[in-house]
Amino acid sequence: MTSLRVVLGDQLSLDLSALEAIGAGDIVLMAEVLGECTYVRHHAKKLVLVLSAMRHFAEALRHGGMTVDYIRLDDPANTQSLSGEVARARQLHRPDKVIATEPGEWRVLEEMRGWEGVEIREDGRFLCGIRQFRSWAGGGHGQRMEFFYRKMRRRHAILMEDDAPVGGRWNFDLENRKRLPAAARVPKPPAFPPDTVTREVMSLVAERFPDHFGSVEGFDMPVTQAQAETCFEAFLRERLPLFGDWQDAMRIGEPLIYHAGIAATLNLGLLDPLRLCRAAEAAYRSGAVPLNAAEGFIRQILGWREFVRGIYWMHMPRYATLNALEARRKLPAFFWSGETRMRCLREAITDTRRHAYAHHIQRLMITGNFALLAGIDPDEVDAWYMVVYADAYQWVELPNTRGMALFADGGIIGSKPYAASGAYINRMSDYCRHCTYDVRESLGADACPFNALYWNFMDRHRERLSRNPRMAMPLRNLARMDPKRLAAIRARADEVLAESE
Ligand code: DLZ
Ligand code: SF4
Repeated sequence: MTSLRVVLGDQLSLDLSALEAIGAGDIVLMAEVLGECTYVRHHAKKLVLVLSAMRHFAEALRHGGMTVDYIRLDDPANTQSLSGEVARARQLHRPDKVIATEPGEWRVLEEMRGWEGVEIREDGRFLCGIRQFRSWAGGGHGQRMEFFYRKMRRRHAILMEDDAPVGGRWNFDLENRKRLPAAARVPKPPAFPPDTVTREVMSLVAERFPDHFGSVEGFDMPVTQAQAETCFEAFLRERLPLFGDWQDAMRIGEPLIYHAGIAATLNLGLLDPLRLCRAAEAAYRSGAVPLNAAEGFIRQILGWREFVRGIYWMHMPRYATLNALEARRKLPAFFWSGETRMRCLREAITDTRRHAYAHHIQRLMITGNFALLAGIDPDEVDAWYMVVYADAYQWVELPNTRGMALFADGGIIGSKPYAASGAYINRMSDYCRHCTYDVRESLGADACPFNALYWNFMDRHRERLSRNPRMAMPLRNLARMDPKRLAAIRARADEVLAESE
């Protein structure tokens, strides 16, 4: 009995279920295909990351004694689709069966189900299986992350003292929202100058995908498991101790601040989520990091990451069509160029173009918040997030964008829209101090556009939001607003939206 073991570009883990109990006569198939490189026009650095990491991983498998059939993008016989390459490999190797691990996207699962004789195994790299999540979510918890997270903490015995959370509380989110002092020093993360393999991929990407967002220049991301580990170790030592307090802070020219910056390599499979959580817990228990930092980090990995994946698989394919707030506006051109007077958006977009990265508050409260307030069509916003971030795969991107940022799922994932005016952005960043708009003003050509957009959003969705107790306060303030001022705010919002077209 021989088998063909298929490993996709974001399945680069030695303990992948598709590789379990692999025998001497079995063959691993890895294929670089145009279909996956262009189904969205991925950021140039994401393409380099994925293809270079795939090539390095194939070498690691060969080093471990496995036979790898590795198809390069420029191989003349390449059919340029995953299905085409699996079919071609079946012809060539005549395996008795094909073994794959469930993919991260609905679209690919549909495709995979069509592969002749395929056994699709569960992806054990996640800490909560899809079926397991469904049975939890069916249990009447209102599908809220907080309850799921508690269950995961208990199940994996992380930050627990018997049956109680360490420190007496499950969640230290309220202690993660400090403004970054001007004097705070932000350490530089490790950088990895491209080796020969990566340089070859950089040339390939620059030549084949010249019109994709961003550029290959300055690529310095980790592309192997060892490099990804080095990044994580540096985070544990240098940034995790400060991560808690300033998790939501933003600063011009510093996209990472104290974040780990590991989402891209974690989502490729180069890091193991449970090990990361245990390492953060050990750092807390040794006294090296405070509890609000360790808990905040663990919540992202053990809580949010697993939760959004569960929600994605539970609600697909319908989730990708939801548009609860009936947002229909086109994405402004400045989302691609970064050319806008709004300093916060300019920074978040130029950081993203340069690094294929922005941290969660830039994504949620700057670009996402603008798209929410302006009523941009979720299809356009989804497509943008999928393109621009190196860590974006639909299982994680869709619930975060359509659900968390845009509230287009009507509250499946979050209990309220994360709408904010300029005051929030000013509190959490140094952007407003360096902006030509005045964050304290709502009216007039130099008034911060977020302010008018915020009240206009509350006004537009007043009726729908009135059913949500978490929106009571802003709606009360809206109700108290002088009608003349509200009319002026509506006019200012129209002006801002017209300028953003
Ligand atoms: C993202 C990506 C890219 C750019 N290229 C490839 C590829 O050439 N071959 C491959 O197997 N996988 C690639 N991937 C990752 C897939 O798109 C990913 O496996 C699916 O989106 C499911 O998550
Ligand atoms: Fe952004 Fe408004 Fe602040 Fe300018 S003033 S940076 S537009 S929030």
